[in-house]
Amino acid sequence: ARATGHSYEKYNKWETIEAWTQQVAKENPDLISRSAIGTTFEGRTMYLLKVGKAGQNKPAIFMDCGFHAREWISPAFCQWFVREAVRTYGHESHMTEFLNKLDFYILPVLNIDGYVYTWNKNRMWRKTRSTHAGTNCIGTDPNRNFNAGWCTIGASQKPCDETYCGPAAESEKETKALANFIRKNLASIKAYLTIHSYSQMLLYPYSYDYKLTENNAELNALAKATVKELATLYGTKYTYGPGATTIYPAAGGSDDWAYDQGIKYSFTFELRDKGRYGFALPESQIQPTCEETMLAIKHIVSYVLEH
Ligand code: ING
Ligand code: ZN
Repeated sequence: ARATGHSYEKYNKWETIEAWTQQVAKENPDLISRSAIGTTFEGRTMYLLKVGKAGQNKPAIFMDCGFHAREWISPAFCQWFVREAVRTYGHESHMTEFLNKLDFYILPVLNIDGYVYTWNKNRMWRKTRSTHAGTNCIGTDPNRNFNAGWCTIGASQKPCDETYCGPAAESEKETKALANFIRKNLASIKAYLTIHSYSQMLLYPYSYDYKLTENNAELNALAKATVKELATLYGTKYTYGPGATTIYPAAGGSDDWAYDQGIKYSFTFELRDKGRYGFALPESQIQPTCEETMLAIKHIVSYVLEH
């Protein structure tokens, strides 16, 4: 039986995604295990799927979706990725090799409370749903809440703003849970991928500063080849580069933080589109968006496996 009402070609509400995490793990016990990395401000469980064939000392790739509540195509992609992994394992050579040689840690929705709020109250909500002393304004921008130049640029100290960095780095239960998991598994995690929308960009560090990473030339070449691969399916054009100069300077992002922890392959995807529908990307675009993004992710994974 399927999780009630779940569809890979529709946007699923949180309770459906939650039931799906249980179902997909139960149906694929040789490939998927489910754990919890924490709970959200409103008390929801943050489920993490570990996808890969059992093995000793496997390297890992971490991917999260649903940082920003309104970016619905992002959780849809994490679900799609898991489905493609189990569907093509043993049939498609690249995915089979990936799952034999490494583990994927997939966090389908980081900001669950915000995601629920976009379904029930305000479709355009971005932040978490935490409260703060001294104001009625709600929420922190989870992608301004990491300890990477925290709140120094492109972030707001005002709790009512959309890019509020929070009262401290990792002030949010959700970002703290993610950071704790990554710190605990740093020895195995070779790449960090975080999925946002929209604007069709592939970003890498840094966003908190105009400085370039030590492996900038390598990240640039990898990003270039990755967006070329993505475009082969439907011609979708992505721009790419360091966050600060490609999208805008913004401190406290998870990709910069992961990179500075030592994860040398750290990327932020900004999926479709470029603003025609924006966050309200029609469900008819879930399938093409996810298919082209699969090519990009698989390109990065192949590269990481070889290096
Ligand atoms: N864009 C990202 C944001 O958080 C970003 C861009 C990436 C900022 C990496 C900082 C670091 O603003 C969206 N659409 O959320
Ligand atoms: Zn975002």
